[in-house]
Amino acid sequence: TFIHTLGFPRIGEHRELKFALEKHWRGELNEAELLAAGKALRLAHWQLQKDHGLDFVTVGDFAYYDHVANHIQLFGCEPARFGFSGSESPLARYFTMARGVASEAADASACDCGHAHGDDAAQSAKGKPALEMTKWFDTNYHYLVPEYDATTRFQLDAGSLLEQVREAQALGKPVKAVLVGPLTLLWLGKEKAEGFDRLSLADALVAEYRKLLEQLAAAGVPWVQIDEPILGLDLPGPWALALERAYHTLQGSPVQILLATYFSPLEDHLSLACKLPVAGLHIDGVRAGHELTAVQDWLPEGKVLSVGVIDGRNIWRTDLDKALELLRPVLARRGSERLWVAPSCSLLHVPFTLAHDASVPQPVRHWLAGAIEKLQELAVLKSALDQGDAAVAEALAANRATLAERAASPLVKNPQVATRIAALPADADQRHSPFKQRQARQRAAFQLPAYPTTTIGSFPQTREIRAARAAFKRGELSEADYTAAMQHEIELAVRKQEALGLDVLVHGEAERNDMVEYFGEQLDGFAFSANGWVQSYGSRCVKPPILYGDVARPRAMTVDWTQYAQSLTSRPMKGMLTGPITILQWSFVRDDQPRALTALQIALAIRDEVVDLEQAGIRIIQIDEPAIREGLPLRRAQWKSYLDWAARAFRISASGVQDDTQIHTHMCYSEFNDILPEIAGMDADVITIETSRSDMELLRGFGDFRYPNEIGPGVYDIHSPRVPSVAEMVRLLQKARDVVPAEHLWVNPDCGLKTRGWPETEAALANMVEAARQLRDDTVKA
Ligand code: THG
Ligand code: ZN
Repeated sequence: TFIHTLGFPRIGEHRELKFALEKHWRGELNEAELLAAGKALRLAHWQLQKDHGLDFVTVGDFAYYDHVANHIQLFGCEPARFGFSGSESPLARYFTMARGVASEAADASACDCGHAHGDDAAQSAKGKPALEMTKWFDTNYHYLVPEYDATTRFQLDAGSLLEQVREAQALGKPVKAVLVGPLTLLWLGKEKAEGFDRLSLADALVAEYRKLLEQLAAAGVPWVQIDEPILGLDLPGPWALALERAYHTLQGSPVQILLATYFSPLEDHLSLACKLPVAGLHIDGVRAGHELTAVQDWLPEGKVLSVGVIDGRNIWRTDLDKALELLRPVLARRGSERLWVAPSCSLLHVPFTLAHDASVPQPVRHWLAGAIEKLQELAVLKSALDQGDAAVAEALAANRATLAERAASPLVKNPQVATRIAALPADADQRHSPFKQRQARQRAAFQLPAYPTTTIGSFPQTREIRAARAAFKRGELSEADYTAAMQHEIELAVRKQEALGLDVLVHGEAERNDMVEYFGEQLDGFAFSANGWVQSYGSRCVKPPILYGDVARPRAMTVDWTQYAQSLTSRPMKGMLTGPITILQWSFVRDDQPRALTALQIALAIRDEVVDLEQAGIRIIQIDEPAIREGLPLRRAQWKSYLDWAARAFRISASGVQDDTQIHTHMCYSEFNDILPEIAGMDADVITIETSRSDMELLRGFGDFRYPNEIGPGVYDIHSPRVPSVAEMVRLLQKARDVVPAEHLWVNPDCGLKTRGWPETEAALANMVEAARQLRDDTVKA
């Protein structure tokens, strides 16, 4: 039995790559030094694979920013719009594509909702915008989107990859190179010209892959893993045909190809995947384990079957007995030469290690496996398969004990949560009255003007705010001093909003770091690592909360701050919460119960907070769900079921209140038009969405669909420090009024203002309030 990994976390155990990159971008580390840092990381990661007894070291998974972007240079298809002269170094061109060329409007990279928008992406006409970024399948990793048009040409430049192969070969282990496959590379790209079909580039691209395989073979590489995760998607017919054609073209290349699929079952592509003329197939044993028998039947016995039995997407220790049960029939039928064992996908999506992270309390820490621990599991599986369980009896017994401990742990089960869910009334997800009635009551209660103005929740996180939070966390600031400091910030924000003339105020969220972490830290069932970083894009990482047990809310989380803010003003103060689906999506969640149930538990905790806010006199409450679209399953057939439970979880969180309490939600950075009925089904009284960068085009869908409730389309882009003029915002609002009834419109920015400074924030909001006034006058005249 051979063991291998599809890929390894490249950012480094202590995020060495992140820090080296950011130094390089600041001009503090030259190119040679950055390249040396990259090489050191690669060598360390290959050495770890070797030390853990892997039969191959995997080469080609390293990237200075993104592995898809690597392929743009590998195949020589840098978009012409960057206008490279040829005098730039490859690395300089690479970072230009990844980060854009700054103009005077160069900007930070993430909005308040934490969505990646490109590092320093230049939005203005003078700069060159970076390649777009989007999510890698259903993960939280973002890749750079290749651009294709009729002028796209491919020209192989394998120098850097071959260099890495040589580096790895020096370790004395066989090298397996990994590539994103040609059809997946095309699929993930974007057509830059109307009417152009990127599939038309397949033959030209495959020809370069063929040359590459020859060069890898000549360099002494026996196996190339070619990733075609699109085999797990609903593919248009021509794409499936092109895939078949591509691998027939690559047939007979002098290396052996391991075709890798992951993230999703093969379903209708199962027989295609099994009959492609390649030497081996990898399947995701976690998400497609139920297909193993069919794959065994369809895949010719002379071929290698690599089974990904270790979850590459989550952090729980593997049930090794169960894995062995799955693997033994494959071993019996295919023999030890043709059974390979691996994680389900690249380990890019899990932290480097969790075994020694003192921030995660025991026994929870013990139940977790980062990349290193997953390599250890692979080694145990190999020994058990090749030498029998007795050879690793101790490791297997320890694994059983760990799993039994987790299953029986009182930390995981909270009987009160189960009782509450069992007794949940069927209409717990419904407000008392339909929207129209609620709307009438809310209008009477709040007496807001037409086109009410508000913001999305956060205000600039100044240096003083961050310093105070950090000092408090380190224990250097007393609780009383910290509270006073935060109250001071809240008061500042309230006074500024009153002076600006905003209608619905917010407290500004000075006390919050990450919108998921803030709530996770206060809920039962969550743990936090100190160093469990996972690459999100480029040098940026997230440290997802670890949701290990039943979720409960021991005490109110936001009431004191919000109530304090309300006490300062007679205008309505909006309560600010993160919704259940976003908390679920941005955490590592338990694998011992369905995600839908975990979402429901979080929803009940948020519901209690909503009710407590209402009790405390907060009558407008926003429940953010920026990640709702990200949770969509890869196959469309499963969309409905997901959207049903996701929307229900949101409604449960929102439905504990009276009709005259107004529920808002906020979503950003996605296309919603294909899930509008479900968004409407969430039944928030008001939804605020990002629209300004698409010039209100996103809103057209809401209009065409006749979205029933109120809407606040963002009237300016918070990703830029540029202050939009009154006229610009008036124009956008007039455009909005063409598609959405005027009496449903709110006026607000695209997203929270956490990443902005106060001067531009105040200037932009003053103009926004004036734009709303002009629209009101306009309406009076008309
Ligand atoms: N919170 C959590 N998960 C998330 C997001 C979030 N997952 C998806 C999405 N947002 C990812 N977007 C980002 C945006 C910004 C950063 C990372 C991912 C970022 N990270 C800092 C860095 O790497 O320097 C780390 C910040 C820190 O120290 O906490 O800027 O919003 N849970
Ligand atoms: Zn947002």
